[in-house]
Order: sequence, then C-alpha cells, then structure tokens
Amino acid sequence: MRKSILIIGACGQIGTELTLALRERYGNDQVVASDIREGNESLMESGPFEILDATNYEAVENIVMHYEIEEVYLMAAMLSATAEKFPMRAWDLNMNSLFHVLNLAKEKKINKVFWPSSIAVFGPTTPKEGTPQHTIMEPSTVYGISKQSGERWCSYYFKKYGVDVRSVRYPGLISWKTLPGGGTTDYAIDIFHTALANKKYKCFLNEGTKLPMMYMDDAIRATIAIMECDADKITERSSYNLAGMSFTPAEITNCIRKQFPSFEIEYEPDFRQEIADSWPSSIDDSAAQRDWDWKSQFDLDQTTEEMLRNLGK
Ligand code: AKB
Repeated sequence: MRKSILIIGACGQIGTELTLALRERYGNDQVVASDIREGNESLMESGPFEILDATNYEAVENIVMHYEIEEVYLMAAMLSATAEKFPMRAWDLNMNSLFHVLNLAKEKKINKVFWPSSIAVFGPTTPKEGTPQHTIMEPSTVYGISKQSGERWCSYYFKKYGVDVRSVRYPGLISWKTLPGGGTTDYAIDIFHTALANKKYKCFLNEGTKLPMMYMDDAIRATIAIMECDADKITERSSYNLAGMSFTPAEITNCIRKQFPSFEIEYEPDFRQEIADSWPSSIDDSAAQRDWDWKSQFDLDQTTEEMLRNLGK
C-alpha cells in the first residue's frame, strides 16, 4: 500500500517512532517528516525531512502541495507541564496547528487527518477509575483545555464538512528511543534512565499517584490501526479512550527493583502533582476495542523489561 504522508512534529517522542514505523510500512519516500528542529539520525537519514513551523498555515500548505500529501499526522504540541508555564504559546501551537490541518482537509487538499488527544481532557470531576468514553469533562490544565477544545473541533469538522479526522486519547507514553519533554507522565521514563545510571531517583509525583500509561509500541500500533480502519467503523469523531496499564511510582519502583534491588527513590511532589491528581487513574477503552479491534499488549512487567534492556545496551 502506498500513500503520501506528512508528519508534523516528527522529531518528538511519538513523532520519531511513528515516522520510522510508517516509513517501514508505506516506503521511506512516501513519508515526509517535518518539525521546527532537526531530529535524530535514523529519522533524518531514512526519508524526506522539512523544517516546518506548524503554526504557519502557508508553510504547511506549501509542503502539502509540493509533496502531494494525502494524509497528515499532526504530532506537534506543547504538553501539560510546559503548557502551564506558557499558556498562550501552548494555546497558539495546540489550536492553530489543528485548525490549519483541518482547514486543509476541508478544502480537500488532504484526505485524512490524525490528531492526538490525551487523558488530559478529563478533570477532577471525572470518574477516576475506568473512566468511560463519554463522561464529565472539565479539564483544569491549559493542555487539557486545548485538547478538549480540539476534540470538539474535530467532531465539528467531521459533521459539518465531512473531514475524515481520527484521534485517540493517549495515556502517558513510555519509550526509550526519544526522550519526552514537558509532560506530567515523564517521570515514568526518567526513572529508568536514573536506575540505569545507578542513581537515586527524585520523583516529582507522590508514591501513590496512579496514572494510565502505555508502552510506545502499543501506541504506534493503535495509531496505525485507527488510521487504516474503514471510515464507517469510526463512531467517535472526537477521540477514542485508549488504555494500556495503570501504575503508581511505588509500583514501577518495585518492578525496577526486580532487576536493580538497591534502586532508591525519594518523593518530592511539585506543581505536576496537581495536574496528575486531576487526571483519571484508569481508562475504559471498550469503544476502541469494539470499533477497530484495539487491544494493548504490554503490561508493566514487560514494559520494564523492554525499557531496561534497550536503554542498557
Ligand atoms: C503529558 O503528561 O502531558 C502527556 C499526556 C498524558 O498527554 N504525556
């Protein structure tokens, strides 16, 4: 299967792995990577790359027209912790980049859009355990507000203009190829790097903070699955709940100690604790299971093994 794809925000945590996976699937030349900065070697060398500011409509349009792009994956975003520090910049990046891509689809310059949402769309009044697909959504963070608004706009563009936009609400993503930046769930990656450096980890969340998480391989599989699914099976045009595993800092520490028995952790919660406290502990993703056969594969034990093995190489 060949198709012309553009990834915006290709050098970030998800974008890097997504670009490589899509290039393997559809061919290196078919997948144009773009970002505001250059990324890692494997990404830069395996196919076309363009410097692109996602907030600049004309620049995005030029690349779409030049490469005759059919599908756009918009991965550029400012995450929860950074967005609290720069609310207006976060709003500008997270919303305007989405409008640009939705408008290109509305004008039929592209056929299909993937846009990631997040568990951050939920808030303190949302049921915490087994959070349903449709429930109270009163996000209390800048990032969450932008993602929830984005979901409403995706749904609107689908209903009003027939735009084929697809989305999942990613939990915290755990990966070893590229570091995350500016998220509240980033501790679950930092902790592996610190354990392998034989150092004590200072955790910015408290020991009992249970959050939904997912290993990156599962997230990439979900992203490709929803994009390849027949359009008439997609019943959620806002965004789908997506579940992998849920754990606390204390639980991931115990898992790491199976291989590093002397690994030490101390808890020093900062402003990110309040963000984490506003998010669900676990997610019900039965709509994704029903509509496009979604099922996660990695649990905490397998994720810990993969992380320690790959980062330890
Ligand atoms: C963050 O922590 O901001 C992200 C997310 C859950 O969307 N990882």
